[in-house]
Amino acid sequence: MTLKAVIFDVDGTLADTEEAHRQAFNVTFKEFGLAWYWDVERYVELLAVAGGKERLAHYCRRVDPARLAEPDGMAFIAKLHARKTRVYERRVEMGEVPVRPGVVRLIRELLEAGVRLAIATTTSRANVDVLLTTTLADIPASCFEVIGAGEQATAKKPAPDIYRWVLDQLGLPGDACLAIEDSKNGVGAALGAGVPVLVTENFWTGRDDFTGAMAVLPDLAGIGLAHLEHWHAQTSAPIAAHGVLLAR
Ligand code: XBP
Ligand code: MG
Repeated sequence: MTLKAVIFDVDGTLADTEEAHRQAFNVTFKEFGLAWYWDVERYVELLAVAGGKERLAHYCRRVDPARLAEPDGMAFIAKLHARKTRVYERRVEMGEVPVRPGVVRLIRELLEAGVRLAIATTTSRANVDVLLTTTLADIPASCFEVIGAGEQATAKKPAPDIYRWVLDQLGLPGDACLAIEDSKNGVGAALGAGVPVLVTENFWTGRDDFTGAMAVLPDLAGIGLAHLEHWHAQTSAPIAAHGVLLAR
């Protein structure tokens, strides 16, 4: 199966966003008068739960289950998350979120070669849009034919829902695509939808288990279409059957 489309994850793949997310959570906790604080170590641990709202509910269940059990418990979580999203977007607009190495160059090469591009992310569409118009302003936002964000999938990664939704919109089978992800949850979601996956790990996900990924790279610097086609050619058929080719 030839490679027809590349599906990019957002947080930790297109851009180094998680530090800005972490700080936005902490600013929000302070604003709400909560004695909660997520230091780097704790945030690495909490990233095992995909989705900011889900992560907040998970943490609240741990540190203040009574607050979550109150009739407005989930409404409180949604309010926290809405404020955190605004704070995060402001930080992106202020240029605090760097694009990851090799991303812009690879996307340009893929566009020139006519490879279709899509996004499959857990984060909200508003967060994707602010990234596309600031951090990733060097590439046309319209280059992503399909953008699947948190609103499109109730079950977050590692559930395959968001990848299945993107494949449906693209009208392509999983093995005609290649996903680029940074986390264990992302690898699980892509493989669960039958999409071969390449990992670019980062500071936040360096301890993740990437079993099932076709390759694990430090980033996309120097990676071109030929590399993706090479890995894709090696993977598509076995992925359908077993999925484990190159484990770290
Ligand atoms: C990773 C996530 C996100 C972010 C926070 O998303 O788990 O939840 O940490 O963003 P991706 P929200 O699939 O792009 O790697 O608070 O907007 O959920
Ligand atoms: Mg990610």
